[in-house]
Amino acid sequence: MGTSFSGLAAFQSLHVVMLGLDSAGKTTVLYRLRFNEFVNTVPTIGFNTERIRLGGAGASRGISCHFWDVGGQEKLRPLWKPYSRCTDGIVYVVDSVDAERLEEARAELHRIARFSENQGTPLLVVANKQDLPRALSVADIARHLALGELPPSTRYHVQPACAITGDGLREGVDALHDMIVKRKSLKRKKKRQ
Ligand code: G3D
Ligand code: MG
Repeated sequence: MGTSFSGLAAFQSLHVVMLGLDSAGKTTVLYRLRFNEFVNTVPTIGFNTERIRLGGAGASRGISCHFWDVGGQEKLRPLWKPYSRCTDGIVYVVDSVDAERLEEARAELHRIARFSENQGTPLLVVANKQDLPRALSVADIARHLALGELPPSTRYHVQPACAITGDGLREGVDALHDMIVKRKSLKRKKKRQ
C-alpha cells in the first residue's frame, strides 16, 4: 500500500513535456495515448495538450497526467526551454527511420537536458516508427543520441514503439512513471535528512 499510495500522490499533479524533431511522431503518440486510436495529424504550430489516464499494471494504473506536445519545427524549438522547465518528465520522440536527422536530434536533446532546470529530470526516449522496415534498433538509437553522455543525474529509458498501433507506448509511459516516482521519493528523503 505504501508504495502505490506514494506513487499515486506523486503522479496526481504530474506534467510531462513531449519534445523531438518535427515529424518524429509526437502528436500521433499523444493522441494514441489519449484516445487509444490512430488520429491523423497536421504539423503542430505551438502545442497540443491532453490529460492522459495511465493504464499500466503497476503503480501508474488509473492515474492521470498532463502531457504537453510542443511543436518540433526549428522555429518553434525556442519554446522547448520554457515548456520543459520544472516538468516532471521529458518524452523525447525520435523517428527511428530518419537516420539523416539523428545528429540533429542528438544535439537538440543534449541542449535541453543540459539546462540547469532540467538536471535530473527523467527522460523517456521513444524510438518511434518501429513498424517501418528500415527502423534502427534501440541500441543504435541510443548510440546515435549519445545517451551515455547525458548529465549523470539524468535517468533515462529507451522504448521501441509504433505510435500508429500504440505498441510499446504504455510500457514506455510506465517506465517514465517509475523513474519520476523514484526521483520524487529520493527528493523527499533528502529533504527529511
Ligand atoms: P510530430 O508531431 O512529431 O511532428 P506527427 O509528428 O505525429 O505529426 O507524425 C508525423 C508523421 O509520422 C505522420 O504522417 C504520422 O502518421 C507518422 N507517424 C507517426 N508515428 C508513426 C509510426 O509509429 N509509424 C509510422 N509508419 N508512421 C508514423 P504523415 O503522413 O501524416 O506526415
Ligand atoms: Mg506535432
